[in-house]
Amino acid sequence: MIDSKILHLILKEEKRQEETLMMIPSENYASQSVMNALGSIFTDKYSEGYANKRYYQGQRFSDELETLCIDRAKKLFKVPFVNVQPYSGSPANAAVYFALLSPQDTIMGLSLPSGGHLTHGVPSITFSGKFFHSVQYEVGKDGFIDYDAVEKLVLKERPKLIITGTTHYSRKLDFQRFAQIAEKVDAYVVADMSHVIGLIVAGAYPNPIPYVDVVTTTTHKTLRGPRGAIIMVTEKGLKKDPEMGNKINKAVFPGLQGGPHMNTIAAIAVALQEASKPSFTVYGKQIVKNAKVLSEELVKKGYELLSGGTDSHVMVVDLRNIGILGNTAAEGLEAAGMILNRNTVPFDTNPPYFPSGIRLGTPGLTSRGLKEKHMKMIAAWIDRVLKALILSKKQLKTNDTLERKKEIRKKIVDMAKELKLVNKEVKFLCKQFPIKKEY
Ligand code: DSN
Repeated sequence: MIDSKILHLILKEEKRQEETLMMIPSENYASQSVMNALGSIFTDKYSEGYANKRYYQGQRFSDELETLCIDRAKKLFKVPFVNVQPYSGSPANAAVYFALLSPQDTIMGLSLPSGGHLTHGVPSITFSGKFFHSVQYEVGKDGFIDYDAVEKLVLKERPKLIITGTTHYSRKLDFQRFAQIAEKVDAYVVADMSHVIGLIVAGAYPNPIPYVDVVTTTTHKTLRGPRGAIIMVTEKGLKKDPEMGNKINKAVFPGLQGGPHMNTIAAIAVALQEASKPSFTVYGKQIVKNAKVLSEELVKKGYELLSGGTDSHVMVVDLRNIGILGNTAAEGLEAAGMILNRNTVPFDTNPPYFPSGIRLGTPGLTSRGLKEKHMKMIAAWIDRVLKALILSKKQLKTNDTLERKKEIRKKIVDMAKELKLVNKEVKFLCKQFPIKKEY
């Protein structure tokens, strides 16, 4: 590599990743084979259209590649139709809406603070809330989706499409119930499984495919592939509308996108092959086991988790009862070597950039080979960091007495020392579990 500035940044990022515990639930570590495909010669190829009907020549191997990728997805997920061209999760969801809806049709999704995604109809700031009439459902006070309340809202609003899927809702989704509710108003049901798709493959999370019409998923989260996405139409979806696959193809290209990223498609094909190995089932199940232990340990230490825990890979700590903001916690934990993200909580009165919670998950930790006993260590480290942050919270004020100024400064120094100590222990664990290059 001759671009030394970029090489430097890559090497520094590699070191950062090696030396920290990555707990962002939507990130993971792709294998070297996935990376090789991503950096392959397919980067150079323009393949607008679909296999055997392209608008550029030279497609012999691109056609073979895309067909192979689709076949692998069909086999792994047992679905009759797959599109592997969406650039990522948001365009995949957009394509489904554009394929099945007209502008201003009503869509219904879980609100962002309750654990949904921007593309699930967040009003006014997203395409999904601007081009469509969006009505959002929420979790109840206990942090769980109240399906009776969803049904009531559906009967009142009569959406044309209901999207189910989450970014921080940690509990199992009842796809059958969603389907029963949707049937009452003849709505499509779309499951955005981006976060949990790897768990579904592993049999560690309910499978929506028998119940919903369409499944969208990104390929870089629990599936551990490149950044990309897949759209699948189920048997049920095709029965409802035999043209659904064609409509989705047309919505992706030329509706929303130009040439597909063939290198990404190559890398998705590799990831699908990796996910079909028995070891991936072990991996998916371990993600959930690890998340259970991590959440239970945090609860034991007195932290409040949304819905009290998790059935999946993700959890959100509501920090309101300890009086620090999500950004403060996330930054403090980063200083100690633990990488996660600030997150809103349901009915948050704080803004998203200074929210009341933090979100964490176990897919990356599990890819590194960490097990239950390590989750106990991590919970203890999180506790030490948050406690140190709480203790040092008092800020200096100009009218503080000298004595008080000294006391506050000491607390800040103590906090910095504690974060450093935790960081040393985190680094030691990271060294014992280097990021894997193959699975
Ligand atoms: N940004 C992703 C997440 O972190 O959940 C969703 O697209």
